[in-house]
Amino acid sequence: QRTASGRLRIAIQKSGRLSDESQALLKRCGLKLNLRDQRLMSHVENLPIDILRVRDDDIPGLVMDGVVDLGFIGENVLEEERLEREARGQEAAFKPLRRLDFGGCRLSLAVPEDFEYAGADSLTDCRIATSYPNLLRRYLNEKGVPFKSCMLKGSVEVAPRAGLADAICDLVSTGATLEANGLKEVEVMFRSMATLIQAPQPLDPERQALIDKLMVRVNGVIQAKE
Ligand code: PRT
Ligand code: ZN
Repeated sequence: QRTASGRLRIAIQKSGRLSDESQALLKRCGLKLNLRDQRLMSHVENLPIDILRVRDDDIPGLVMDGVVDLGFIGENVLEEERLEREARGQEAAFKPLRRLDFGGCRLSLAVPEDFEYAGADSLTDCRIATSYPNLLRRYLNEKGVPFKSCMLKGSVEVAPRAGLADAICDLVSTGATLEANGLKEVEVMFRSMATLIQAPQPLDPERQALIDKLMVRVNGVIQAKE
């Protein structure tokens, strides 16, 4: 049960590729953020809102479980968590509010430069390193390609050279990391942006009204940039 504080809770990434722009968007929406210290939870000075700063991987679950009301998250992490929960028979609902204008990247398959790639079938029985096992499984199962996965939370791009895997499934933005590791991108599986999501449970009218007001501002801020 929610505590009676009545404050809206918003989760953002503590430090990483989404943090600066999530904070900047909230500031442009008129929130006076006070995030100087390392605290997990900070009060917004001018509105009944608390900001929770966590690892991005924790954000979809916090929203789906209703621990926080809103979350800023990459669609790649959100979709991976949704599939993971679905596979475990857990609740995975959330309300999509708005796709944002930052955090763009793609989840792609990549193979060593000298790999003779002629479509997904070329990956038959290959071992593929990834931090996104559920998205990878969905993609290759749909294509009917059997494969073995190798779960790595980091350094995925060095797995082929280290002899741990034949291919990788990883995020790409410029492609410089792939190139630096002698890999070529052969298949784009998923295009991702940062997105704003809400917990599935109905909220009290005051907090819902605050979210509605915030969304008008978010739309205004993003449209003003276009
Ligand atoms: O500590 P925490 O768990 O919160 O952060 P994290 O290390 O898991 O995530 P972080 O901050 O690296 O990324 C957060 C989100 O940013 C991702 O989930 C994506 O939604 C988005 N994003 C956008 C990216 C990239 N672009 C990106 N380029 N996330 C990661 N990368 C990686 C990529 O995998 C590659 O290894 O950056 C490297 C450089 O990419 P190139 O292609 O430009 O060389
Ligand atoms: Zn993470």
